[in-house]
Amino acid sequence: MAEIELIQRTEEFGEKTAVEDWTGSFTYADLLRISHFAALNLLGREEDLGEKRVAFIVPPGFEYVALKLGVWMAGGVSVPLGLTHSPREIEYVIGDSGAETVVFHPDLAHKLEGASFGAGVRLRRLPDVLLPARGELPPVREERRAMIIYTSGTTSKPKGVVSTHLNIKAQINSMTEAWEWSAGDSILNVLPLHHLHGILNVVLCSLWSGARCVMMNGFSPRDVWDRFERKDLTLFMGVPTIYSKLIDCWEDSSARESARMSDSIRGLRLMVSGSAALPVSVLEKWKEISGHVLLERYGMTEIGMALSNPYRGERLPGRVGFAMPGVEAGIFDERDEPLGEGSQGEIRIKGKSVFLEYWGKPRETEDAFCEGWFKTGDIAFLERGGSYRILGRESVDIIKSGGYKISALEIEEVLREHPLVEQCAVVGVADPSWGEKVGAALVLGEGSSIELEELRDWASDKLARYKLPTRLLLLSSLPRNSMGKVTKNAIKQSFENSL
Ligand code: MLC
Ligand code: AMP
Repeated sequence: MAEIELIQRTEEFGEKTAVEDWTGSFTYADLLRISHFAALNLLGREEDLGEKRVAFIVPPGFEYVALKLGVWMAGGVSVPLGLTHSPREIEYVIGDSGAETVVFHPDLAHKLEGASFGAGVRLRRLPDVLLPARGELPPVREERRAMIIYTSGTTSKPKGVVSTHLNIKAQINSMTEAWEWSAGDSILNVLPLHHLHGILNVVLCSLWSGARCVMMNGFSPRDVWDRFERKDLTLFMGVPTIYSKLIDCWEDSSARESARMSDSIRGLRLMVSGSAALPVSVLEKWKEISGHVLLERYGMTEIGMALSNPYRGERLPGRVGFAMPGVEAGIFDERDEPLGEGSQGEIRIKGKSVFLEYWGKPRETEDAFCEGWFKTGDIAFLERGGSYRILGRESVDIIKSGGYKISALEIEEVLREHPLVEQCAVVGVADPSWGEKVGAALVLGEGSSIELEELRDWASDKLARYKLPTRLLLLSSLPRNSMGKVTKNAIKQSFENSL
């Protein structure tokens, strides 16, 4: 049997509900049984997948969770694919991770149609992979690689962040301790599961605790409010844009409806915000309508959750709190010197929750660390008393929109393929609901013109919708400094002036 503690723990919870989705309600015993079948089907005649990568494109419900655990029980590495990604992006992740097996849900088969894979890639469909099977499972040690999550950064193509089972366990331990998870909890998931926030903070913490995870297929503010009205949840976690959209929906409702909506969430024990800066205005409005002071925390795919406001105690607006259990945090200057309270610098993190490596990128992995500290690229002010306030990022090429991390360079690379585009620069433009929106500044060939919608249509089979520019600026030349480098801050300013 697997030596993975997460899986051993789920055995203890037997007839408790593990997952509830739009198809029904499933116990921990159901989950273990179906994951076991998944593992055996994935193994076929092999004894152990031996860290082979299994990519999958599956909606965020029971089958997703069963498949994920099945990959781990078979000794494989799970590579979740984004449901909103274009065939080109999916092809990249499958190719880069070297996945030999791709499991897909029939409803998402079209996502794979335009993508081309190497001859060695085997496509397998649900529910076939979950059908009854017999056989032995391999012992899987927790030092092994478990998951690759693709994240955008300061390179044009996303990098695969590899976590071991031990890394994942450390991340879960830190969160479940800090936020006092228990088997009595029920959480609602509306987040995508190919990123850390949804899969780790919500789904895996829930399984570890023996709690109940209610899963929705995507986010719709009205459906979330309707679900709250059943008053059977204790926890909710989202990105700031989700709270902002829930607030819009509340404001668009009648006085009677909104009073009922407010009442439906008063009984939750905790509501968490993260993945992007929570505007103080959203925190205050949410408090007014729900009575909850959102707990803001800070994390990153490479490190899990690192800083958090207290579960018990005062949560300070605009702050992300203190180092989480098992996490060592510090701020450093450009010469890699540690700084004390009352100063600002780059946040660096150490601990068992920090990832193993960028997949197939030893140079990038090495560059990401300094004397054992992971360099986040985020700048913070360390306040007296030890609380952190995030000030921004070192790189202008990283955009955070709706909690998604987007690489400006990746979008520029695509836009440069457009026959009319001579030069382009992509930047994040501040937005109260999305945090940032994608803005593209273009220099076109002599006498040419293009509308935003035309550009979006053209790029829509190349990029996920959330990466498509929503702001466009046509310029005669891009602003550059004396070295000839495009000055992105000047472009950001031009977008802001044009509002
Ligand atoms: C959707 N759209 C976006 C977008 N998400 N545009 C920009 N940025 C985004 N993030 C587009 C849609 O394609 C659509 O385009 C239009 O906006 C309106 O869509 P919507 O239906 O109103 O939005 P919705 O689909 O509801 O998405 C909103 C959202 C989603 C907030 C639920 O963005 C989301 O799930 N974000 C969470 C991302 C996440 O999990 N990040 C965690 C990373 S881990 P059109 O053209 O069709 O109108 C991490 C570590 C940590 O950061 O600390 O947690
Ligand atoms: P990702 O690479 O998608 O995991 O995104 C991680 C990044 O999200 C971090 O490096 C931060 O820039 C940002 N982030 C996460 N939580 C917060 C927060 N509470 N406030 C500000 N930024 C955050």
